[in-house]
Amino acid sequence: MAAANNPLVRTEQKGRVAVLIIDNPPVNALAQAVRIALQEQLALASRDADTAAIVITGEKGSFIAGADIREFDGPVLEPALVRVLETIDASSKPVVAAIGAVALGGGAEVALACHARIAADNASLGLPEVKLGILPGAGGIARLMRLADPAIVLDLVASGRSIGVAYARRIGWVDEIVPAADLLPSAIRLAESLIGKPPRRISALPVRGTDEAAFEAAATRWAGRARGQKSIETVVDAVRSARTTGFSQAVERDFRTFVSLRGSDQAAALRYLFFAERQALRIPGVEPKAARPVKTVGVAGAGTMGRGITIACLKSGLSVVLVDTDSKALERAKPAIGEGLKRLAKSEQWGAAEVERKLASLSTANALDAMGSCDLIVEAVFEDEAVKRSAIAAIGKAARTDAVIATNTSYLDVDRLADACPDPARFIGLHFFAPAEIMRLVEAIRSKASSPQSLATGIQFARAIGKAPVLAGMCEGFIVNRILAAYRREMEVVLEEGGLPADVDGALEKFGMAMGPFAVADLSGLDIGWARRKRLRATQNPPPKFFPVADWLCESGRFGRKTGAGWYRYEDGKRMADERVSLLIERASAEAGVTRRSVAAEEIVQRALAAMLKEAAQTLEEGMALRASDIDFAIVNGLGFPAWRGGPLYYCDRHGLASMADSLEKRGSVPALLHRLVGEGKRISEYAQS
Ligand code: T1G
Repeated sequence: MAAANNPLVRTEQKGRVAVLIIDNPPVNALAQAVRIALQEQLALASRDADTAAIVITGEKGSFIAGADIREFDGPVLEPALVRVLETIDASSKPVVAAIGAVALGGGAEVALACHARIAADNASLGLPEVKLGILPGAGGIARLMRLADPAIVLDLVASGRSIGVAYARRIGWVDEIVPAADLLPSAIRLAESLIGKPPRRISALPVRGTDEAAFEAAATRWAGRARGQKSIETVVDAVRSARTTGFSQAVERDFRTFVSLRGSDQAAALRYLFFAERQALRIPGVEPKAARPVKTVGVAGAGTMGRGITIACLKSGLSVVLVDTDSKALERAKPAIGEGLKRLAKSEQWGAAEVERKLASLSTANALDAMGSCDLIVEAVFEDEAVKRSAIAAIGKAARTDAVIATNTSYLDVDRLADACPDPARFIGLHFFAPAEIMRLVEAIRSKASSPQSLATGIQFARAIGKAPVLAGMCEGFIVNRILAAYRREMEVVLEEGGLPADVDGALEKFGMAMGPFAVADLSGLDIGWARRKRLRATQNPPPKFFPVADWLCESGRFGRKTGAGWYRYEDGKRMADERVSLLIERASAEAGVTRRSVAAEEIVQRALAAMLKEAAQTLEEGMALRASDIDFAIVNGLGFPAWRGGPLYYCDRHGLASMADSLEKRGSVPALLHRLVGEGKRISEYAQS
């Protein structure tokens, strides 16, 4: 055939089948030039008399990761993907999608516009647009609803999650699964078998039926989870109304909505976080390539964190040796880990056999000697320096001499813990957040002695188990708990001035925080902070002052949710304001000589943000975070700051950084870095260590 090949999309002729191969590394994003090239190669194939069928695939057995997100800062560049897909849909020659690696967003939509879909057994598919503040803009929703139950489509587009091919086939999204090595030959065979038959256009199919009541319940659930995120509300509406709209009308409406959302502030904030997550992996002197392979992980300590980390590792197919010297703790941990995997099985669509297979990769032991086979060991024993030091020394003795040892401490000094390790160069911090099997953020802590290779290994290990690592320096609370402590302190001042926990949490939750600081404290357990305050009082002279109510609560046995009461009381798991707590707060105000006043929600939010801003600026100034976007990403993923607002620094930049700095000045002091940036008219969210 006389195809004028294009470097971005080339055509290889295989008999009567034209194979269009997209080659735009690293992820085959559908940039404008790729869309033009695809359009051009499709036109050539459709005109070519020797071609009777077409296969679309990606270079080296891959497929397409979607639109080029970098284009979203400007206007839509022609041809829009939705138009290219009309060409595929309307082709009189059958078009087969050969899906390897990932078909995401616009990539998944390309596959849906084809007349048949064949996928490699290790591929995954997803419509993650919602996470970027948009919705599928090229007919993805309307087409998928003609293959899969709309209730399932709703779950997929509202969560934005990726799914494996087995599940994709079960719901009707792909037609055939083949071993990755056979993808292209199988796709060509499939295309040949379709020659001469009328193409099966999804656009011509009716919307699949669904259980209306279940659909509405799911739609209401999702709308409730949006917490202000427009894209979630929008995809729920899009799926709901696409059930009763004609195909073209639904596609055109979604395209228009996509264009308008794409230009929204929320979408810009979510794009910022998308790139922040990837930027966080760029650490000067720490090369991902230097990482040692991690197949077997040791976890020391079978408490809540140890279990969560174990589940996260097993989920991702790693082997785990879980050690606890307390046999009873170990006995309790085993069924809990099994249960944890079963809970994940639902969303991950694993069958019972898959859960059993993962569970079989777990071994347990009572003595740390069992860690000899581990590539990396996470120490998750009780948060106490002496306990941790002795565990680390024992792990150091038992471990291979090339194994990386990571402490999962939240507050302790990683440098001092490193001293307990026979080879401090192989020692790092990996701070997981609870529940560790769910929360994506992991703070990687570099101690004075950590080698770049150990750090690289820890970071790549975290990525391999689906986590999003951010580097933090050694300081009290690292990034997230440090900023949480500062902002909680400020919120305690609000309590002293006249607010109540429900006012503070309510205002911040309305702003979009997943949970206010007092609800978070109750969830984590007030005893942890109590122990920490006692430690700080004992070591600092003069001892730091704390708002006394948290101590009073602990003294009366109110440790938070686990004891049924803390800042709130809990009835059937529901949090309720507690008159007794109000009285304690009033007493604290009186003892401090403060006349209580009502503090408006707006003031609460402003002060919370100012406190976060101040602490974040200090963290940057001290070099404890490499860049501002690392902090924003960490606060969104570790503290539940609303992602659609971009993070506290991104938000402050857009809502009066200078006036925020002013108000800090009036209430005390402004970190020099913040002062300088404001003076130079710069944005703090763009700040990076040079
Ligand atoms: N556009 C531009 N750059 C992208 C990109 C994209 N879609 N995806 C990844 N990159 C860059 C990324 O910044 C990084 O760059 C490099 O590629 C490797 O990525 C019309 C509206 C595909 C699973 O949301 O989920 O389609 O840091 O480090 O871990 O409806 O990237 O090296 O300079 O993440 O192997 C929907 C987003 C778009 C997919 C690969 N698509 N990407 O993971 O590598 S909206 C997405 C991913 C859309 C249609 C619409 C992942 C990945 P750098 P990486 P990875």
